[in-house]
Amino acid sequence: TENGENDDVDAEFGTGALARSHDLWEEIDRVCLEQLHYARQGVGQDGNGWQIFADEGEIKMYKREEEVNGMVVDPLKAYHSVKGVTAREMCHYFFMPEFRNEWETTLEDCTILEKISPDTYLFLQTHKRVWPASQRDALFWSHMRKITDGLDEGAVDTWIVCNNSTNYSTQESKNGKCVRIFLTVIMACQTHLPPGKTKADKLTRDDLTCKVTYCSVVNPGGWAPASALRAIYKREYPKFLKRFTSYVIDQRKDQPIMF
Ligand code: 18C
Repeated sequence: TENGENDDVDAEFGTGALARSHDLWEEIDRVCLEQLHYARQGVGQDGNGWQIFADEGEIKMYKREEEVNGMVVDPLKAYHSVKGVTAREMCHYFFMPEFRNEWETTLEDCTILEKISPDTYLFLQTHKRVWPASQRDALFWSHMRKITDGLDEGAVDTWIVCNNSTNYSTQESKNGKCVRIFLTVIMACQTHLPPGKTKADKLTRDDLTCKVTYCSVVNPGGWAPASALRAIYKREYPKFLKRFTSYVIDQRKDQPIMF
């Protein structure tokens, strides 16, 4: 920062250091690393169950059809390649709650239950009702982290945001009648630069490509018809990824590059 007062926080943001003493820390650290490992596994060739369901330009979305007690919990794995933004910029807008309403179309209300640290929040979110099903809400921690190992060829950095449901807070739903969903989500992003260029060079946004992997598993928490759920997935996930990425591109286009 210009006046220096937040320099310590800035230096430690995304390292995990700021939340280390919290009761949830062990779980947060473990789930983030598990999810990162999972995000890095490809969808492979046929045979391990991943089916492509959206293929639009740079966006490729895969699902595995899975049910638990008759409820659809299909894991989703999506890839995108976004020109003109960095991994940190993508994660910043996905993580920071003040921007969420600008791109998240299924949201009715988002409450911060606890600011665990500048890079770790606890949220209660109420989502729009899909008639005639009950309204859903979600209580989850969210953590943003810089990853220092395992860079792909040509990548200069990796940032992730991981969201995971928790029972740590017993906060009830806002209107007392929501069904609680359980989600595990990771957005993992890598910044790529043209061959021969480094972060130390004078770069423009034309030099930036961000490779995004987004993985999600949502348990609807109560029975909902499989066909209706799969129809919602098929419509909402591509809509989310397109809307979110164009939002970030638009926010950053006249701003300095943030690594
Ligand atoms: O990851 C995303 N967003 C993050 C920040 O909000 C965070 C939240 C994820 C919540 C996903 C679950 C939302 C449930 C919403 C129910 C209503 C959806 C339809 C509304 C239509 C107007 O990680 C981006 C998330 C992208 C959203 C994808 C939608 C997934 C749908 C899951 C359905 C769950 C059960 C709905 C029950 C309805 C039964 C017919």
